[in-house]
Amino acid sequence: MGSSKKNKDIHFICLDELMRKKILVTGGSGFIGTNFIRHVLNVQPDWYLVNLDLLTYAGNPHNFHDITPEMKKRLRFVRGDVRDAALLAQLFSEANFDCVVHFAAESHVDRSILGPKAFLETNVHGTFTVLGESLAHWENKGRPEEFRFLHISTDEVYGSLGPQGYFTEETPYNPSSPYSASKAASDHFVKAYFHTYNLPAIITNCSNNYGPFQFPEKLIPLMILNIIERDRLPVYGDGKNIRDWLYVIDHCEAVLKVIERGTPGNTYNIGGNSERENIDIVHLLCDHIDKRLGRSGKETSRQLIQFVSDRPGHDRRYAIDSTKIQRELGWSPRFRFEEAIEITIDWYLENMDWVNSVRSGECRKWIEENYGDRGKKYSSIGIKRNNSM
Ligand code: NAD
Ligand code: TDX
Repeated sequence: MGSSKKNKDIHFICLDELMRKKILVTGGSGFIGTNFIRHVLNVQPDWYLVNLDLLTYAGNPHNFHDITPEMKKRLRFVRGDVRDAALLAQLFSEANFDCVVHFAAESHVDRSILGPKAFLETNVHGTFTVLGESLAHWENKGRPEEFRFLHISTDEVYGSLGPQGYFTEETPYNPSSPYSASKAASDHFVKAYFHTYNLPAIITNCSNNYGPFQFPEKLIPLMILNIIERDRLPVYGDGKNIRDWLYVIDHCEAVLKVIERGTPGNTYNIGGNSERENIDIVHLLCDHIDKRLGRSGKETSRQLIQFVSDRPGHDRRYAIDSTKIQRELGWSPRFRFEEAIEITIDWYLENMDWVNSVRSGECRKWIEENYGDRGKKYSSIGIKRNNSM
């Protein structure tokens, strides 16, 4: 783990004190973290955010290039690892955070099957480290009753459903993949820190998200881009696995409700009430994009579908019962699937530069130049003034 240099920043401390809430966001350069930060900067003008992200393949440093100069003052980026306890301790000592929103994780099931170790390290060891430093901060904090640790987790910890039924907050954990096992383990640590040390922690277990800035390894962006580029569309197994899809902004709004009104020690399930078979999603994407690009006859995209070997241990169905967060916190999804999938398709069509940058080596090269050995001046904590990403 890289070490961090003590480097107080007068400007940062002054601004920090003016803000109503100061939040440490981990993994804020990934898909959901990016949407969350952009959303918060828009709707909470007196919140200050520190984004701690390692910039793995899934984190894109350019996701905030277009925010306003005023927003840039309310966002600080720190490249670093959630397993780096010294760095976390330094961040906590510099800003009296009111809340930690812990998104950072390895998040792709297929990658977890190919290489489970990174999932153990980031999702379990990383969460354990963030918990430990959050606890130390909370124990020394003035107004500790205002602190919250929010752990962003997944419905996959509950395992697989048959054709009937829903996951509730009481459903026993039964993870199937190395990814879901690592998320389940991290959830258990969070629960233990609440029960043992009273850390005011809350867990959210959310269903599959879709929307802008999602790395094109997950079903929806992968299919959108392969359709645009007329590449094959690999559907696992019989294509009848079911996921409960939620537009990412609805997820962000649920997280905001939990920060403001959630009860420590509780879990909240978040779902879109929008179950779809994978094959139906792929058909819908083919038809929408064909229409947008004026394709017909022999050019239509459904012909690109290829049924391929199933994912090992592939969960059949996920479906969330989100009654609790609806009833207790007044959240419900605002976006209909048919509407938000069009917004998502349009975003990818209009942001092929983003796609090309995350798929090409350019992005990695930029990160290496700015944060790697050659860019030591920007490494770790020292980049706090560089908010242009
Ligand atoms: P993502 O893979 O797009 O982003 C993960 C981010 O974490 C990246 O920016 C990456 O650079 C960063 N990161 C990885 N390892 C790190 C480390 N050691 N230290 C610091 N940063 C690190 O993931 P996502 O889809 O945005 O998911 C975010 C969170 O939400 C995850 O915890 C995931 O389990 C959970 N979740 C995701 C979904 C979904 O559908 N995508 C649904 C429910 C829950
Ligand atoms: O090429 C593909 N073909 C295919 O049929 C891909 C990438 C996926 N699939 C299937 C597998 C799943 O049944 O589509 C479904 C969705 O797959 P993913 O997008 O990989 O998501 P999933 O495995 O459901 O996990 C996701 O949802 C919950 C996220 O990756 C997790 O981070 C989140 O916790």
